[in-house]
Amino acid sequence: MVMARKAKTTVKRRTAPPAGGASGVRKSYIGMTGAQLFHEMLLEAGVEVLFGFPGGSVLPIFDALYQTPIRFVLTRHEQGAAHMADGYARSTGRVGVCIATSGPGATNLVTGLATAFMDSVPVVALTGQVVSNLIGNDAFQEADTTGITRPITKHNMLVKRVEDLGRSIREAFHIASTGRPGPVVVDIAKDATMATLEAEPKLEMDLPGYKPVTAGHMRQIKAAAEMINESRKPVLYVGGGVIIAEASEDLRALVDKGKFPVTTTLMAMGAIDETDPLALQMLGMHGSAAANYAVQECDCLVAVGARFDDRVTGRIETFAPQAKIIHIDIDPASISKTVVVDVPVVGDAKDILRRLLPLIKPVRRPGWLKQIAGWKKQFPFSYSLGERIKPQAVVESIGRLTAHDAIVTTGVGQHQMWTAQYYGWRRPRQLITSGGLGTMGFGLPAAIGAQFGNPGRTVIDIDGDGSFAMTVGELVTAVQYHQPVKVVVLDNHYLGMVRQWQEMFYNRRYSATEHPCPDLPKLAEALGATGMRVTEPGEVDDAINQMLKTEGPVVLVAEVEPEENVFPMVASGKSLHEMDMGRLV
Ligand SMILES: Cc1ncc(C[n+]2csc(CCOP(=O)(O)OP(=O)(O)O)c2C)c(N)n1
Repeated sequence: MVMARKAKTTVKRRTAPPAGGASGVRKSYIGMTGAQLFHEMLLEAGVEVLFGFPGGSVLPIFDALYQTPIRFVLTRHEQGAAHMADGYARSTGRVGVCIATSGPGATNLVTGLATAFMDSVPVVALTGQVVSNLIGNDAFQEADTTGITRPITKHNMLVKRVEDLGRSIREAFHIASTGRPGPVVVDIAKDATMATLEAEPKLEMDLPGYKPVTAGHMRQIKAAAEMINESRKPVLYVGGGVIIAEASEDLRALVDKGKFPVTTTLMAMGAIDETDPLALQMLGMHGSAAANYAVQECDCLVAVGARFDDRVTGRIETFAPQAKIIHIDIDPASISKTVVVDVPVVGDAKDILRRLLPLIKPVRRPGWLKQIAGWKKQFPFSYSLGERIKPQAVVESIGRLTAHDAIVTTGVGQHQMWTAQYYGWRRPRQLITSGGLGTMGFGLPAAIGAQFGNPGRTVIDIDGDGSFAMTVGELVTAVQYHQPVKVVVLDNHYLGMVRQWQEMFYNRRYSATEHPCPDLPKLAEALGATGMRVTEPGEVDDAINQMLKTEGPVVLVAEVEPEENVFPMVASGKSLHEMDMGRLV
């Protein structure tokens, strides 16, 4: 039976004609089922790949997907589907799409949606819902998906009628990808997908209350320029918004003209090439000393697409104490949310930076730049060598051996911070990491999603043993779909970041942070990937080269110094300049 159905010719079509039809003849949807319309709308949105997992309430949709030209990827867990859609979106700039059934399928998406929400990632999640007349009845596999996801999505909607389905999907893609991007859930009652359209559905979007501002106000841009030109010690504090807005080149132009030192948040690594003498690397809790000192000393802080996260600011009352603050952001709600700013400019970072550029005077500030260069020289990220492999050294090797050009994902913990500090970022969309929510288990599925969006590119998940264990099942997905992701597990046999806090603030009482692992290379082999292990510092380069040369998914386990710590560190409640330099000085 299955063979016979598979033998049918697949319709090879990349994108559907627009509503008016490529031929100019208006397309008719009459006679289509909701499920078929669903499929048409995904094609219209240009969806190439859909990550998900089936179930009862999405059966009609899956049936419509049976012969789809859209690539369907069966994940091993819906969380994996959400993270894959997220990794795809972050690495390509396009909308990532995932699908799950009602009830447990939808609740399994929750962590992934919250992850995407916190980092402003455009994801559309399509969930099945029980038939409309059973909603509210505690029906089998019923969960209040819109209720559950409301606080962790940019928008969500419940579709009960086939007539509303097409418009809702269009709106979802529009909302997810415009303004400040974010995840949108479309929860679809099963009967809406089974019903047949008897009249042409209204597909025009109906979003009178949704008007994201994109053009910054010229008066505010002028005020910002004036403040910057007058400043003696300016610093640019750049966040993920610059990457989302594809504004790195505009940032570059601004830096070239004004010679501004630039620090990037975890979300913005690669917005400026780190080999640039003006690049201060990451700021905040585990940021570079140069970045943190520069922020504390500057007299004008220009935040672009950044949101003053508490991991960035340290003690808020003493953050950038001498600075006038300019805040360029697309989201008016983030202006003066945590730090009161002097000049807000609401709009798209690219648009604003472009219009700011001609107003910037090429003022030279040799004293300030000398001070910046001095900090950079005196306090580079550094670590001592030992008998065991140092995790920082592994990240440095990966950077060097991939010519700083790979797409890198991470889990959450010490390895994430070392990756941010030591890889050597050259371009935007290179580091894919969960910054806002800090989701362990993000690395592997995000890498698979990024690999789907970037065929032929090297994609490496630099992971912790704890984070890797959380979603290791997705290795099977990588194997099934021949996605050659490479995973380097910095195995310290601890939940390292929590252990570090226990060491520093809880008198080394390692409560529940020892993390013995199974034989991970063997596990990788059992799941169909290649497993490798390296234990000697002198063999790290060879192991990484071997991993990069090996076809298909590979898991390389590096047995690293178990009690290595991440430095510098600004402890909770401390000011940015009160860094613990650890063993560095
Ligand atoms: C899903 C989830 N649960 C718990 C945490 C809290 N947490 C933050 S870092 C960390 C330890 C991470 O361990 P591992 O992945 O091995 O990385 P390492 O710090 O050792 O590099 C934990 C438990 C989290 N961030 N995410």
